[in-house]
Amino acid sequence: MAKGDPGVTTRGRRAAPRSTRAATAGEPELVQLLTPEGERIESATGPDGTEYRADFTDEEYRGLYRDLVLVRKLDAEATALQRQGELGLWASLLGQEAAQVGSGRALRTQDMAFPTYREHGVLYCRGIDPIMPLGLFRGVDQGGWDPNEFKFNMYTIVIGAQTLHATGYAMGVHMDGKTGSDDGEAVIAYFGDGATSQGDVNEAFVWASVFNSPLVFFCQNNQYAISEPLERQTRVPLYQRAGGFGFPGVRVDGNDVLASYAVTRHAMDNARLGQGPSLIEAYTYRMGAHTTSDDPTRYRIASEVEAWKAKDPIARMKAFLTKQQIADADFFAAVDEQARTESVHLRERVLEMPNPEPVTMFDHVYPNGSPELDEQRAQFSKYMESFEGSAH
Ligand SMILES: Cc1ncc(C[n+]2csc(CCOP(=O)(O)OP(=O)(O)O)c2C)c(N)n1
Ligand SMILES: [Mg+2]
Repeated sequence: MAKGDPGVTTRGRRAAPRSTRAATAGEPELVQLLTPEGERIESATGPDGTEYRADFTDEEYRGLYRDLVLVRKLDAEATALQRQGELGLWASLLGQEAAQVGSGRALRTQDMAFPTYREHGVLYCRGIDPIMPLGLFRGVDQGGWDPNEFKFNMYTIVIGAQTLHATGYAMGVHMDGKTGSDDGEAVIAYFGDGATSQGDVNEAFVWASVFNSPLVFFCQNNQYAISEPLERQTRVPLYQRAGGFGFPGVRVDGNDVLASYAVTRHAMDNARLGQGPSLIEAYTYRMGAHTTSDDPTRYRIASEVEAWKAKDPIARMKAFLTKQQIADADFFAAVDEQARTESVHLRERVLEMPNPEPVTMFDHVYPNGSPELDEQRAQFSKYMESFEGSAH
């Protein structure tokens, strides 16, 4: 689906006659194109003077809404499956749908993405079957998708490590001469607020900067690194860190799918044109637990969660579509029904996933195998055979 480009001069069709959203004292400066009440803002100016706009057709607006609802529903189904013992663990994206769908839909086909373990919404936007990460969290496979086919790398649990992988990849894209034109390639690396304290992420910032790599650092600041709040990671807004490394940074309302789209599209296009890296801080909130093994009531208060509920990414999009008569009750009911059907289907397929043969753990360790691994496999097979015919 061709989306409208931000930065172009076309006016937002139903935008309020308002421009730059000025930050009031005490509020973070952020790029916003859709308020929590569902009011459309025509344009917003970033800290370096970039003017962000995003213009979509009605069909595209409805498509973004559908994406948001679907990824939330599939995520809820995965959480339920974990609670019923069908997955070992699940890292929910609840609350972060707009940051993920907005940035995910802003990528062009040739762009490469490097996710953490929470980017189920971006995975969905890349056209990957949403069952894939459930195999990983069920422990029956390693994820299963082909990173080169979908331009979406494997999930990375080691905090921040993927930013270095992305930097190396982006340096390669640049060296291969695939930047410098409208159809050039760009790379996006996802990570969290906690990851910004990792050495890997800071090293990635240095390398990407000095090699002018076509890389967008997309930090979903969901306010927590498990139980550690943001104030234990930084004394300055995270997007301002970029200045010290020599590239631009911008904070976007991560609960606003339109602004997340516009800011990402702009940053990726700059990268593909050869203008180097940038940092996007998507200011959002993790509405659920860190993972299903976490209990957030131990470290955060209910009123904070309530305050963020009022900024829900789906509710504001629904309010906008309703007010502007872009969608009606029948459309919303059809999307809910589609989400329900797809989540039932997901559940059925998870329950049918076969347990892997233990010996397959030796597969895919090295692309061309290794003699040592072959020996280990042979020993393990012999060991397993020793149980044949026994009661165990
Ligand atoms: C190198 C490393 N250190 C510690 C951990 C344990 N760990 C898993 S998730 C997490 C917090 C990450 O927080 P953040 O970067 O904000 O991402 P979020 O989970 O909030 O999306 C930590 C410390 C890890 N996986 N890898
Ligand atoms: Mg976090």
